[in-house]
Amino acid sequence: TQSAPSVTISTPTGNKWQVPSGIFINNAFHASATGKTFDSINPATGEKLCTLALGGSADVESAVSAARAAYNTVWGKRSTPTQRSRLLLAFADLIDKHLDELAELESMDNGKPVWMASSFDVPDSAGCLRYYGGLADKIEGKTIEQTEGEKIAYTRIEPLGICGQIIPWNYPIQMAAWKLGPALAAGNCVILKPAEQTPLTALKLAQLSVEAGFPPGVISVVNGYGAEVGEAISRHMDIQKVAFTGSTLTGKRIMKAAAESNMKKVTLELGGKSPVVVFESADIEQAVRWVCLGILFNQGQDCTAGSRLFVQDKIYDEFMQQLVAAFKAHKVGDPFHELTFQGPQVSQQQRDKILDMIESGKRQGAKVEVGGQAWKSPDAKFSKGFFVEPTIFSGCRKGMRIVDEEIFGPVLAVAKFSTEEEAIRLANETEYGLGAGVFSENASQIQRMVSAIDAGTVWVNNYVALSNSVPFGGMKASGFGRELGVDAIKAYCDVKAIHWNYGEKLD
Ligand code: TXE
Repeated sequence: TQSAPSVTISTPTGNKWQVPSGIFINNAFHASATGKTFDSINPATGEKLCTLALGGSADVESAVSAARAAYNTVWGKRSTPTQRSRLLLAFADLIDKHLDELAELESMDNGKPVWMASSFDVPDSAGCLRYYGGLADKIEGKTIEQTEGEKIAYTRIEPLGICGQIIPWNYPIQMAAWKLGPALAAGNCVILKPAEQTPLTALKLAQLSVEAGFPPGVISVVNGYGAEVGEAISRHMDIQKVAFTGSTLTGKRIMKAAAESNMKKVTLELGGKSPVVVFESADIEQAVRWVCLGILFNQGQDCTAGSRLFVQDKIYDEFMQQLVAAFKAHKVGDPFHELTFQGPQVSQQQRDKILDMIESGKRQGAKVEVGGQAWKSPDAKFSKGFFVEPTIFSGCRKGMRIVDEEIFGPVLAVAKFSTEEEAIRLANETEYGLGAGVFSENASQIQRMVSAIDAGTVWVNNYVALSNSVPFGGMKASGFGRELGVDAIKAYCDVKAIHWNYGEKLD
């Protein structure tokens, strides 16, 4: 990979990082079959960051051939759990070793503050691969006692084969790690398609996977657009599973493509409109902090963003006063400044979508408490960056787009409630079911809420934090299947049942 075509990413800290720019197949970087390229944009400045190879269906075809060869010779059932464990642990160590480089690349490509990428996204990605390295040799089938005949039944847990993984741009390296970890631990070959907005860290990961020792063909990275590379993966007859994180609309397309091709398995982690309910018994100061984190973390580009806030009427005024003050104190700007909490949105398209949603909120009668427009930097360098002011709308109700639709930006829709029953109704009044938050000091009330809310994850007196060992995924239109934890491995395995006769004779 040393002589592979590469791009140089110069960062504000003076570093010049070399990143391979090709399509990664068979442990080498190639030009795409068509020779086409695409540009990645730096969202903080709106300027071109680099030009990379743009994959298409022919590249997916080559990746599948490489994966098939690897699966049948050195990977899949030809590999041992210990070998896979060692490789994943080595991969994780290399990510740690390249922390600064990966964090700076992630920030330049996605816009997130570099300190956040280096204290959260990158180390957590290493942690995720390490977790699955630890799990690789603990995948177990079972024996099932048979009461009739002289026979024994048992199950074998087997890899699926070749898995396509289509990921979004909000947590590029982490989404890659969440997908690669369980798939590789279970013995699958993987074809990863990064989001076209954030292709860089996946290419760097591909390079590190060679150094870690993964055999050629086990991992492929094909950059390109969803309608071409994503579609080719979803429709491929030799790909046994597609794992997807992204919009609900694209999730539906992928399911349809899977159904119309080879009925490949599908897991979908889609959008959300997560409710956060603050009861009068809550520690207000703490709840304000968690609510801010819940909606503003990662520029609000989080599938579990706590975007609908319901505050009990008795504490509403005090809570809102503190919340608005916290939003005003929130630092937006240069992703390479250590005090910045919020960088630019990932793309002009996303920024424009958010501003359009903000305008719809104003038109539909919600009140802007703070923010409500694009954020303008005093520094000319960032004048074309895709920034949005942290925004709070009050007086929100169902029927407003800002309440019903995922905004995926730093925009919070607030409403008041009086009873627990009303809070449950409001919280569940959405097609989505990904995350939810409950703030209360009443243990019985918390238990009732945890049970009543339709969401794959419920945070109690905190918000947003996840753990590699805890399953994560959605209910309702937020998708199905679980990532992280032991559950994710199951989603990359088939169960084979064996009935073994050791004495019964037929007459
Ligand atoms: O998503 P897409 P977009 C939500 C969020 C955001 C909206 C639109 O609300 O504003 O979706 O974002 C690939 N077949 N989320 O348009 O299209 C695409 O190339 C196969 C929530 O960027 O879903 C990229 O790799 N793949 C979300 C990935 O799908 C296709 C994170 C995500 O892009 C495809 C991102 C196709 N036909 C957006 N079309 C979350 N759950 O975290 C596109 N893709």
